[in-house]
Amino acid sequence: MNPRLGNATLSSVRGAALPAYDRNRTSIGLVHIGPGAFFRAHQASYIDSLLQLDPGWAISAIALKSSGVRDALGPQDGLYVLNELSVASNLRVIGAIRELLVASEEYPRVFARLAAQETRVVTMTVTEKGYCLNGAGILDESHPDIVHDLQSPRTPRSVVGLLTEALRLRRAAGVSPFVVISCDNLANNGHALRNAVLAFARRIDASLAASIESGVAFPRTMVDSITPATDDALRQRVATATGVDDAWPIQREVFVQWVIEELPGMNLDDWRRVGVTLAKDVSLFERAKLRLLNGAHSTLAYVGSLRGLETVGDAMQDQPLVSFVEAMMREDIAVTLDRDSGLDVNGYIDAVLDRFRNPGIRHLLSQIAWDGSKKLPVRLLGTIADTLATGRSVQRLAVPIAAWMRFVVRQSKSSVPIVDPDAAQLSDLGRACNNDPAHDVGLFLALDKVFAPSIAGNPDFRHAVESAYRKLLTPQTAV
Ligand code: CS2
Repeated sequence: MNPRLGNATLSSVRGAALPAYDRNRTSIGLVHIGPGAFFRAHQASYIDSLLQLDPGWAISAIALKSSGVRDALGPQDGLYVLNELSVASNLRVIGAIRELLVASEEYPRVFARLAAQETRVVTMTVTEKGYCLNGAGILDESHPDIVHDLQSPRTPRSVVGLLTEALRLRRAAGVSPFVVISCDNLANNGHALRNAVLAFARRIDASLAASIESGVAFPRTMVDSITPATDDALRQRVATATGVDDAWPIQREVFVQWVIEELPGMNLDDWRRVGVTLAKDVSLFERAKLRLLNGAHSTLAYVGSLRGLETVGDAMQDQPLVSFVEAMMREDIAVTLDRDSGLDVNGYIDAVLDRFRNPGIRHLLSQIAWDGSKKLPVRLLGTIADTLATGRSVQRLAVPIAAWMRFVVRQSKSSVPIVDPDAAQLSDLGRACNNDPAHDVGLFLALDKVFAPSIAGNPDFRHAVESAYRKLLTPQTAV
């Protein structure tokens, strides 16, 4: 048994880079909502580098409800080890988190932090479902958390309610608003969040909504780094290499990218110095990443697990599957991206496929398969809508959609639960399926939270999904 990682043991840590700044001299300038693995692998590692240049950017990490991260990292003074996975693995202790809070347990502290003058930026990773949006991408006012927050806006459960209350408090105290940076894989993430906050705020106080509309920046972003979930192998590797125990180390690939839309009044120029790209237009980065990388990831996840595979690395050894995914990326998805943008699309695809092949990474397909009802619209259905609009074939693009349906059917009849915000509905639906393509696909396409009517009602799409569904009844010969 090693001693636990923490301030007291930091200087004894071996084999890992330590924070290259004095943690005691840092002060909190950034609040992050949703301190999950992706945030700790990605944004927190940029901020950790930034603290060498400016000690005023340390992080207060706020979970909305779950105490898991606070309970694991609190006894470690917010420290944890990041393992960058390549052939040789690099370890680094991240010291950027100086405070860990759980909103539902300590609203006064949370709002004091959010309302503080020094809090200049609020970032968040709450996953697609955390935005409480409906199928059309606007605030779902029937979502239980939103219903709750409209009734009790001082003790919000949703990120939309939390931001609105924090911005209300700042306005009441005469403190200028923070910048709100969504770091989730949503199309137009900043706009979607801004619209949701405005819709919510209008229901509470029209003048507050007007002040948010005119005074708060919600830049769009593109975030990228493959972050496999923490497992015991990682905990063990970290313990052996460093000589300290870390309750929740994090792993990611070496590649990391963060593009933030540059809006007036943000003052984040220094962030460029640690590798953040500030760009006038992020739509190209965002589309290329969501459609090519995440679209391909979800395809590998659903088709691969139907073919009995476990990891992205395994799927990348399955030649028929790789050829299929590559053709889909190069021939179906690439044409939906702006050709005049200057992006080398084929080079981008090569790089993504190389990253998927990284032998240092064990990334479970089941992790990517989570939350499919929220991921498919962002990753694949936008490409499909654009393809249908130009009259091109959606035959290949229908395969991952049908594979998701088959995956749901399989899981609903197994003992492994479906992980999805609509898990109960999906399990019922999966159990009602009888392997008849027209019947089963019809049931799924009626899910209006997932399929917009223009897509669900398109006969070319329906036929393509039915035909893919039929082939996937025997997944080994389906691609
Ligand atoms: C993955 C992403 O789990 C998933 O759904 O597709 O988390 C992916 O690894 C990241 O977006 C890469 O930046």
